[in-house]
Amino acid sequence: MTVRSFGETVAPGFNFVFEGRLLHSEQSPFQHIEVYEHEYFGRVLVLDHTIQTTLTDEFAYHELLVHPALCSLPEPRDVLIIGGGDGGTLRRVLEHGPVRAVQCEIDEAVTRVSREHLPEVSAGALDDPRAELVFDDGAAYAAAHPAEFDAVIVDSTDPVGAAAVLVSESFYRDCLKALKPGGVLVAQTGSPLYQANEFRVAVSNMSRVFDVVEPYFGIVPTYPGAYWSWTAATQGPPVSRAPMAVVRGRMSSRNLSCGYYTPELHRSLFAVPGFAPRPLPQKPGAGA
Ligand code: AG3
Repeated sequence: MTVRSFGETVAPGFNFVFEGRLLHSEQSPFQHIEVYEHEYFGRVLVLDHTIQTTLTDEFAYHELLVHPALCSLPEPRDVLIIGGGDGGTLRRVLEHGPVRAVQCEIDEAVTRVSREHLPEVSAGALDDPRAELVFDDGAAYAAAHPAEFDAVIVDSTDPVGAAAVLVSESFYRDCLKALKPGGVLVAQTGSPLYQANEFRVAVSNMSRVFDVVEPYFGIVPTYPGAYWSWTAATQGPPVSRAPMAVVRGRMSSRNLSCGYYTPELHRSLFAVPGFAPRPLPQKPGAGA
């Protein structure tokens, strides 16, 4: 089978290019879907020419999206995932022992292709009896399910096309409504280096809705720049403040097996460097 180049232009004159064997390609109603076999990273899921996940480093992205938020909660019973069609987020959510995990993915084709070509990412989670797979608009789903969830987890693509709404203030308001008191919202918020503006928009809009908004960073080698961001938001205790001993206890009672996240890491994830993009001013003339 022929080897092809795939990847994205990160910045003018900066291309992030991989080479691999194309295993699958289709155009769904929402996006272009491809799966490659890469010699080093294994199977790779690509949506609209941007890498979403690879078998080698999916653990880094999915653990950092799910575990800080869910380890901050004493008992995450009901969890809503928006996006996440490959099932990697769902798999980590189920490790926390919820009663119900709803995965609301807009594009059924992503789940079908992931089941077929990247079953290791979901590792059976898509067929778990606690999982409810909904193929619909995530923003509409959140708006229609008030006060049902302990956590809302946004596992989206970059904020363009169908995903653009997932960084809007009105979407975050619907997420807050979908949460029970004491609930937490967490979202992937892009590259702090090469998507600084998208990051700022997401964090600023979250800050208009939630009292405590905490970006945090980590490494996902196959994303542009490798350095990635996620943001947690609550109306109460900050996710960052979950004590190390509590995180350790929850990781052990829930039997989490992690390649990246540790109790020691929890607090330090939120210690962001000085160059981190600063949120937009909340009121005209305020802040920087
Ligand atoms: N969702 C976030 C992927 C963002 C990648 N962006 C990019 N390469 N420009 C990943 C979905 C995994 N469940």
